[in-house]
Amino acid sequence: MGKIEAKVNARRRSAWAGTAGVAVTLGVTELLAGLSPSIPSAISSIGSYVVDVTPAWLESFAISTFGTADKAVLGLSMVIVALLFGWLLGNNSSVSPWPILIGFALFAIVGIAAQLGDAAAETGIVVVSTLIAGVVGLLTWYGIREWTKPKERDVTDGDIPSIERRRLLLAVGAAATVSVLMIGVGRAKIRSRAEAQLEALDLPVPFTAEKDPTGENDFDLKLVAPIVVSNTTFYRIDTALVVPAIDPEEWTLTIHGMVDKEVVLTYDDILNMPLVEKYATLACVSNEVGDHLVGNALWTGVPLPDILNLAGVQPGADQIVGRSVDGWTAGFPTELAFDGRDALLAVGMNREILPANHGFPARLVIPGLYGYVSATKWITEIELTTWDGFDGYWIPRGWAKEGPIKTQSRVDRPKSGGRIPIGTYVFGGVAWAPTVEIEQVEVQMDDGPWQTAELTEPLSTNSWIQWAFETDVSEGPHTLRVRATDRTGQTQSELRVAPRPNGAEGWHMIRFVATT
Ligand SMILES: Nc1nc2c(c(=O)[nH]1)N[C@H]1C(S)=C(S)[C@@H](COP(=O)(O)O)O[C@H]1N2
Ligand SMILES: [Mo]
Repeated sequence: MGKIEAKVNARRRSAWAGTAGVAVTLGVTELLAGLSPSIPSAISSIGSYVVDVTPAWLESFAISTFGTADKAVLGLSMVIVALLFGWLLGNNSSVSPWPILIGFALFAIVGIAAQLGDAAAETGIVVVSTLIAGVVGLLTWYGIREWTKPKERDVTDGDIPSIERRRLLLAVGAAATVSVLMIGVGRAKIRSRAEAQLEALDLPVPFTAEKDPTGENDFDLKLVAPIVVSNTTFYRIDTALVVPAIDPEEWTLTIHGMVDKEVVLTYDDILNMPLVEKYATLACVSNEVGDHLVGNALWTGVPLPDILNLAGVQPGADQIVGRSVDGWTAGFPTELAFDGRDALLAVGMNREILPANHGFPARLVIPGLYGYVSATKWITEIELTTWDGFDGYWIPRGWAKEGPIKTQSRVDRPKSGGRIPIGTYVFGGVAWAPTVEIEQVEVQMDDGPWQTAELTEPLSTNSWIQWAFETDVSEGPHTLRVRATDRTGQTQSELRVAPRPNGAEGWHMIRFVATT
């Protein structure tokens, strides 16, 4: 084998081995994070920093493009970037090991620094676990390189000889498999630990759980969103990569700012106040026409006016700002808390303790306002201030300061692009205009006339409704449009408007094919 060919294949082997080394390092870090509550996930910790420094346009783009999958996409992108680094480091370490040693050392420093930003991290344990992960990764790199080193044999072409090539494939494949397994197990453990923590709390359940809020009003139509969306399927949008794990024994809610006296409430204080149950639809401003960042649930909580009155709102305090334990903020006009719209400090969702993903121990639910200006999860402060005195998280990032939810409707059945049998078919979907109510929903097939759909009985003024429309469908491709009219008499306008800055507009249209 010629010298140059040997060099080429040594670089290539080292590069693949470096990639495998990084994969194994990531796997070990996640596995160890799963095994010990004192070791935060390195991927999530670094991801949180990435979110912090992500430009606003990219963050908004990620939410509108990937929706509730934005976190998974971020995690995957980070892993891919790390693997590419591994490839580069390996590629440059075929002769001297220094590049990969230095690269891994830098990785370790960044990883440790990020993990120590987590309150649960214990420095010594984090340092040791990171070193273990790094060393195992480097040994993987070294081992694969050595194992795939061509023996002194007659090799005529410059490629990696077949035996060694097979070995390389086998070793990298094995490393990848083991890494994926370790990451899977680690993340599953992290998740189940959070759930176990919540269960171990043995909280008093103050909810009058006589019957499940299953919404017996539902039309019985497959594919149409249920009137009450379950906690596990309810959309989730937030900037938190790691769901805040809050000990309700230590958590407090402070009402301060332009108030007569500052008030600090504990979780028990709140559970001991008179609780009410209200259905309300929550929607994300990033929701595109026809999309799914919207849901309806039964919220249990204390009326927000009751909380505010404990502190006494001063005249001129025309903005209420919610602040979460991780520093996220949202603000809305004070008058909206007092105008009778059932603004809540919620502690329960569908008669369960508010799930961690949705803001445990407490969050705001302000009917009629998009989540980004109102629905602070993991809330720890309510600050009374002036309208001009403060802008919430998304305002300087190019979203409107006021965020009333726009009247919208959606076709759920059939799925866009779907096939249905010719003949009688029941179309269906949902429509929402929280605080206002839906007056009418109309559908239009192809370019035919607008026809009125049937509506379910609304569970509350703030709750979405289902619509259904039965008609005969002829063979071939069709379109179906939907539009809603709310109780103010406003009909959704056809004009397409992008979600930014204050919510999407336009009629949802689907295409489908009817066949025999
Ligand atoms: N602490 C915190 N609360 C938050 C957010 C956030 O990023 N952090 N996002 C808001 C946005 S944009 C929306 S749409 C709703 C979504 O609530 P959900 O995840 O319970 O559906 O939460 C709001 N509350
Ligand atoms: Mo949102």
